[in-house]
Amino acid sequence: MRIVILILLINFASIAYANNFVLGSAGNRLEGKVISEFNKPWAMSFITKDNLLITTKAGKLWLVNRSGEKSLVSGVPKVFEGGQGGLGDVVLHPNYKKNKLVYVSYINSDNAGKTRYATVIRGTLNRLDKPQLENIETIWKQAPARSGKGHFSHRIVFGLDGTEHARKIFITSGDRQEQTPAQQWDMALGKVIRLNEDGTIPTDNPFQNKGDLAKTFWTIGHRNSLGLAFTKNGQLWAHEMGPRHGDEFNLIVGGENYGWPIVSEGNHYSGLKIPTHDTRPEFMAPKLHWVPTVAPSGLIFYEGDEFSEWNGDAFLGGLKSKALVRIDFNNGEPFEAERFSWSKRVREVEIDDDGAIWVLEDGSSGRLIKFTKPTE
Ligand SMILES: [Ca+2]
Repeated sequence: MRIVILILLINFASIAYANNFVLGSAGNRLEGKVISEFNKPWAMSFITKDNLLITTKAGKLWLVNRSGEKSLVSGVPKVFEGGQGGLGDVVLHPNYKKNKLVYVSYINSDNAGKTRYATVIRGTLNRLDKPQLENIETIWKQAPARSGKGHFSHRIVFGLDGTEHARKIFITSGDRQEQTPAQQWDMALGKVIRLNEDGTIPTDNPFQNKGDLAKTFWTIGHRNSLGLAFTKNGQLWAHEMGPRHGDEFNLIVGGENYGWPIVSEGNHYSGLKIPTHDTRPEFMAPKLHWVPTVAPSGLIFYEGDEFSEWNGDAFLGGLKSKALVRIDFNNGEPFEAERFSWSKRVREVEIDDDGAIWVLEDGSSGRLIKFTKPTE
């Protein structure tokens, strides 16, 4: 009996204190170190080995070093914060070292907030001592603008050099909580968008005969995707929030339709049932889905020395599930392998050059935590 109580105490301590250890559901442990804290952080990218760019929903872009020292990046356009939107993703151009280009997504409005749209801009960030975003150009505008404040998605990823997607950008564009636009050719909502690095439209996009807007589409039939990433072998994956549940992990293949809102693995919030993907094989089904919900946010494929046994695994943050989720693959088929929880909503995940896993918690005191392998 005494032994049982001791084990319970140890487990409680591990989960409760992120500055210490987190025990995963498969028995692996992470050692966490709190680096800094932000008001509603949303996304991050390493800009050098020792510096991160971090966005916050209210519109601040922070440059943060490994010790947690922050400086504000000036020159960021005004964002329309509200609902699920504000300042969004931040990614570097693959040739950032030479061209200093940084891509940022955020919520904009042409009528003081009456209708809103996600947009992607790029600018140069030349120096880190007095960081300023300059020479700003608009790369993409989510069309059409809508009055709602949800399901913007607006995650960005660059294609890998040496592949057909070199210097192409992919953007998730959510259904804006209107559902049916995800199946419409004249609305760039509920789609994955593929563009050249300067925002022009690649001529090899799949939907060339469905009108001008559709030429920007790579895939259709999506709901709300807050995570998009390439494997090192050039496979593109996105997760997607299901309605009440039924969150999806999808292999993104150009020209495919992922079925929303016609099919889903989840029910509507009202309880109304939606036919599952099984019933309509013409739509691409998720490779993995979750009931109950994980509420996935942020996605990376792990490659690194710190946890080399996890090379090729995916990591995503869980909002409602309050977890960092590890996904492994068996003959190319993903399955959930482990969940690390310290009872906080996890918004975003990144990997540094040494293979440490960095996460941002969600909310008004969202911590930046660096996870390494326990040394003891
Ligand atoms: Ca689907």
